Amino acid sequence: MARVLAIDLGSSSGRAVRGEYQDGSLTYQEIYRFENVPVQKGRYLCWDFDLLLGEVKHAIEMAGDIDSIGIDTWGADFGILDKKGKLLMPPVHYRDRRTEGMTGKAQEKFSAKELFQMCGNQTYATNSLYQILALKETEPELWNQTAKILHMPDLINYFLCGNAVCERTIACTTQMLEPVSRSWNQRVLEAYQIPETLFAPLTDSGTVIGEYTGKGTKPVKVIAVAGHDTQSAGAAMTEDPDSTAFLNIGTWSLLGVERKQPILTDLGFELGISNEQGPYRDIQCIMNIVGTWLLQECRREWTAEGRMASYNELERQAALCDPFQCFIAPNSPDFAFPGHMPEKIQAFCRKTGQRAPESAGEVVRCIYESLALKYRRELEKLEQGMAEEEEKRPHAQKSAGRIEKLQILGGGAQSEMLCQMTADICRKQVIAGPVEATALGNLVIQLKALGEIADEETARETIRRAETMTTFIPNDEIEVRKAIENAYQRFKEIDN
Ligand code: LFR
Repeated sequence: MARVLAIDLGSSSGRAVRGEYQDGSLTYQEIYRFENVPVQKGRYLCWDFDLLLGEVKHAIEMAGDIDSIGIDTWGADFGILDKKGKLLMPPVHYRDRRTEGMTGKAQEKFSAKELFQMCGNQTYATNSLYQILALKETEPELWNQTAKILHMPDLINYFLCGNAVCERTIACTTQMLEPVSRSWNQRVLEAYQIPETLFAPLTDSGTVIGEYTGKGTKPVKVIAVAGHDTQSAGAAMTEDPDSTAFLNIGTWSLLGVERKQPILTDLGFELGISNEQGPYRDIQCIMNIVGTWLLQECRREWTAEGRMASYNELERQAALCDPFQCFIAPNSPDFAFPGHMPEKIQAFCRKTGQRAPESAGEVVRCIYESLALKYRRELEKLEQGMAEEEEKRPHAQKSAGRIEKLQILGGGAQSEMLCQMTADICRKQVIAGPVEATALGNLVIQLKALGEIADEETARETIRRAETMTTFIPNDEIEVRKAIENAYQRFKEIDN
C-alpha cells in the first residue's frame, strides 16, 4: 500500500488530503484544514509564510505513516532568498498593488503580443514577471541580495527537504518560459535583466526531489507535483480530454483544453488564450476567468455587516429571483481588488445602463449568470482559436469543434445551480466533479512518481473509480433557449 499526502494552498485555506492506494484503488480523506489568509506586513500584502510552513509540518505529523508529500498553490507568487538560503522578505501576494503600472513598463521592451509569441502567456499583472519588475523597483537593495527566486510550492519544498528546484507548471506562470522548448526565454530574461541563475533547475512535475524528516516521523519523500494548482486539478480530469474541455472553478475559473502544442497565432493572442505547461508534458490552452472570488468577497462583506449566510442559503435566495435582469463583466478590473464587492457590482450595472441588483439573492443571481455567460463566450473563443491554429498546420491534431462536454472541476462542481446554468447557457453536457480535483491530481502525480501508477491513463482511471460524477443536461425548451440567446446578446454588449 502507498500512502501519500497532498497539500493544496488555496485562497482562503490550506488543505491536507491523505490518500491510500492499494490494488489499483484510491481512497482519500481530508485530514486537516488551516487558514491561509494574506497579512499586511509593512507596505505589502503577504503570505503568512512562517505560519503556513508550520501548518504544513503539522499536517505531515498528523498524517502519520506516509511515503510522500506534494505541495500545490496558485500561480505566480514567489519568495526571494539570500545566498545563505534565508528568506529576504515575506513572499508577497499577487493581489498586492505593487504591480500596478508594471505591465505598461514591461511593454516598453516587448509588446504584450511579442511576449505571448515568445512565452505563450497572456499578460496578467499578477504574472511573476511583473512582480519581479515591481520588486526591482521598490526594493532595489533586497533585489541586489537576491540569490534565488523560488515559487511558493518550490519554496515550501525547499524548506522541507533543502533542495531547490523550479517545477515547470509553476515556472510557466512567470511569463518567461518558452512553451515548446520548456526552457527560459533568454531574450526576455536579458531585456528585463533577470539573471537565469536566480532560478533553480527546471524540473518536470512528478519528480522526487528530496526527503523530509519531521519530529518522530520516518523520512517522507518530497515530490514536486504539478505545483501550479490549476495543473494539479487538470490531472484529475476523468473525461476524454480530446472531446472535453475542463472548467476548474475555484477563486478563479480556468477553462481549457489539453493539447499537444500551444496556440501562438495572432488570433490566439487576440482571443486571450494562455498556453500553460500541463501536468504530463502536455500544453493546456486556458482562458482565465474570474471565479467564486466575486461571491466570496460579497459574502465577506455581508458577514461583516452581520448578514451571515451560507452559500446554500444564498443560492436558494438567488433561485427565487427573476432570471437575466443584469450582468457584469466578470473579468473587469473593477473587481480585481478586495473590498466592497456588492457595491462594485451595483456600480458596474449602473454605469452600463442596467438596473442594479438590490438584494443578496439578486446579486448572487447576477454573478452566476454572468459567469455562465462568460464561460460560453470564452469557450467559443477557445474553439475558434483551436480551429484557426489547426487549419494553419497541415498535420495538426484535429480537435476543434469536438468539444462536446465540459467537466467542471473543483469547488464549483458543488453548486448545482452554477452547473445547470453552465450546461444550459453553453449548450454542453456538464460533468461535475471531482470537487477535490486539485488534491486528487496532486495525489495521483505522487503515485506516478512513486511508480505505483504506470501512466496518465491509469491515473485517470484511478480517479474515475474513486469518484462519483454528476451529469447536467442542457435544457432544450424553446422558451428557455430564446431567453438565453437574448441574454447572451445583451451580455456581449457589456462584456468587452
Ligand atoms: C488558480 C490560479 C490560476 C492563476 C491564478 C493566479 O488558483 O493558479 O491558474 O492564474 O491562480 O495565480
